[in-house]
Amino acid sequence: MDRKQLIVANWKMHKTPAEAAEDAAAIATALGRLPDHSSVALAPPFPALVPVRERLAQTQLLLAAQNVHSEAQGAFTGEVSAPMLKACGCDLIIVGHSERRAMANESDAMVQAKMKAAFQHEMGVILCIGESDSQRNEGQTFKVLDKQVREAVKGLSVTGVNSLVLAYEPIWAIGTGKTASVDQVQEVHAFLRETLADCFQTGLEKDLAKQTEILYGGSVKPSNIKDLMSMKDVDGALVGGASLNPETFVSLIRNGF
Ligand code: G2H
Repeated sequence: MDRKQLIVANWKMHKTPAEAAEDAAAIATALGRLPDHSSVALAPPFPALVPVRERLAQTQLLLAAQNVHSEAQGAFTGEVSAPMLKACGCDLIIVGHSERRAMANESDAMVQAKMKAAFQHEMGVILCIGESDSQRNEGQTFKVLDKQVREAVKGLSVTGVNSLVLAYEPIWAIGTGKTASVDQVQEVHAFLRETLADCFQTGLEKDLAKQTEILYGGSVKPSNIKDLMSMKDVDGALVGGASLNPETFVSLIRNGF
């Protein structure tokens, strides 16, 4: 398989800088050398990025931010820009998480602008997409996902496609303990792979799009990661609650890779 495997800890609004640094060091030490073609990333809150980066030096673990503003600088109180995140040592940025789409009213257009900012500053993007409970019940899942993917990648260059990771996070499975069944996840991931390829014109772009890593997120735990990772189009996971305790997260990774 050419695609890499990636497991990402999304620590959301948890941990002080000191706690995050300590947990990052514990995770890196416990994991040691990662299997080939496998990566782990930690996404702490903004104030913990630099201390976590320091603890990840000399390790294979990647650093991710949870959000970014689309502009490089300016009068945007409370926001953080891509060049700032790059200077903190970020490798990746999570964009379009459903909690931000819901709480900060992030539109597909805003998500796209944030992605472009990340790519301009040479960081990868984990683009989150997913349908709500009511959208799934109304049979709208594929329509919703199709729109989210197409709007986000509109006008993206080959370089952009190359630095993109998709994260399918059905909103009804986030932090609820309800995980989508492996068949539901596989069906959606296969659809997303085809949809992404269909967004591009040239053969090279389509080939790159087909190699895009697609993660699953939503109540991933040590007990369900193995089954999820066994699915053909599942390349990894975006993990919230089960990433907060270092021991739990390490066992999840060991079960997953
Ligand atoms: C979904 C996920 C991490 P959890 O938000 O992005 O969180 O694993 O707690 O459902």
